[in-house]
Amino acid sequence: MISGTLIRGRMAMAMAALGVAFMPASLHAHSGVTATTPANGATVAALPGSIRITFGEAIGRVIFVTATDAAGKNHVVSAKMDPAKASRVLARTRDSRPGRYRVQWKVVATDGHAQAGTYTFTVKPGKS
Ligand SMILES: [Cu+2]
Repeated sequence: MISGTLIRGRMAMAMAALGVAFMPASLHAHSGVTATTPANGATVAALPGSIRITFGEAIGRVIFVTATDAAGKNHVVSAKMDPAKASRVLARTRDSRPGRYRVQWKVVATDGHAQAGTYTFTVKPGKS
């Protein structure tokens, strides 16, 4: 006769095994973004020709970078890893306009894990 305690014990072991197998990527330690240009929350005179996102470790590849204005228009033309620095992503932009921009990015780490994030900055009104 199998006791309830033993069954619960076996289920706990099985679930612990599953927990290891399906550990979410978010629990995996990656150093994340260490700096951006423009900086998060910054106000700048114009949209820079290249938005830079620097990570604490080398990146495997870039999935996408967008910089969306208040009207929903993406100002990023292309995004790639910086040939001079494996931990930095460069996103070329066009058409600087005043207003708030929301940058969204997604990259794959060298171990294959996807990472994504978002931040904002503002281009101040005036000459453009
Ligand atoms: Cu990883």
